[in-house]
Amino acid sequence: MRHPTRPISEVIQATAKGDRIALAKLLSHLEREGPPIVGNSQELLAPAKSAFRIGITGPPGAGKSTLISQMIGGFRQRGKTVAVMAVDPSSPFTQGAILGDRIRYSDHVLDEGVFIRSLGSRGSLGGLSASAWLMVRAFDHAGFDVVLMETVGVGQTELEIMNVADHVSVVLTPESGDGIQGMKAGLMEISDLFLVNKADRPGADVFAREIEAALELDPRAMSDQPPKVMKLSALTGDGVEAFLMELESRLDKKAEWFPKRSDPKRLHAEAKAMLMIEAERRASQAASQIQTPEMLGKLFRGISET
Ligand SMILES: Nc1nc2c(ncn2[C@@H]2O[C@H](COP(=O)(O)OP(=O)(O)O)[C@@H](O)[C@H]2O)c(=O)[nH]1
Ligand SMILES: [Mg+2]
Repeated sequence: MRHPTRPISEVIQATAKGDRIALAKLLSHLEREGPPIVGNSQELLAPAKSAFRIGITGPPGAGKSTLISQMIGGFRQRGKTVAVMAVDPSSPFTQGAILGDRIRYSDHVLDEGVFIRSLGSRGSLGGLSASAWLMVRAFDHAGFDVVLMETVGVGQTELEIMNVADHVSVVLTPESGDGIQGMKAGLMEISDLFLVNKADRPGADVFAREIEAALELDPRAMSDQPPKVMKLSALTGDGVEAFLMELESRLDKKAEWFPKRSDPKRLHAEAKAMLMIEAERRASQAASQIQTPEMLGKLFRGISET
């Protein structure tokens, strides 16, 4: 027998108590209905807890998913709860799973302290960026310690999604060929840590030094937290512990990362994502009224006049 539909306020309350089914439901509501749900809930507008949001970006095949699996394990060993948001449509968290990856992720499937959700390109309202902004509010409210966000660092959308993160690590590999010159413009500037993954393969030292040299020119080089380069192997686990310790020390300094959420640049990004939802809704509605070429012509004139 199906339960009668639970009112959204109850779903929101149950989410805070650790009910994972309620959380999944809340996320679906947010994807379908979006902003009004947040707007009508003080708990979502100003969650009591804030999960440290770690963005993991980089080119396809760099080892992001492999690393995230290691990170889940590492954070769980430290007693931290972890929500994972995979924005990469090719991520094993989403449909395009390969068997090896499935097995690795399945290590965490039965763990109540881990929650995995993928943002497919399901044509969600307002696009991926809007879904990401809405989802992290639910993860905060659900009381997670850490949110891991996997995105492919290739397009503008992915870059925008990194506005959601409190920390950005970019995963690169010695064999990425054109090295940091090949990095998407803008990605370098927003990355806090540069991870040279696949350090079990040749070329990692040279590549790491090359990035370090480039970072000397970074405006942040003189700040208290200059961007850093770390070598690791997500496959063998070498260097992963040092990376996790670095993240943990940053996570512990909430007074440094939390106020940055009120940075106007990030508020603008979230506002824009929400307005895109509204714009899309209005556009669909207005477009469905158009029945004749004349009406279309009138619409065009209306657009050019405003
Ligand atoms: N040799 C080596 N291979 C790795 C390492 N990390 C990941 N891989 C492999 O690289 C491939 C792509 O990894 P994946 O995590 O799916 O990359 P993603 O596309 O960035 O998520 C897989 O075959 C991994 O097993 C590593 O540190 N060393
Ligand atoms: Mg992946």
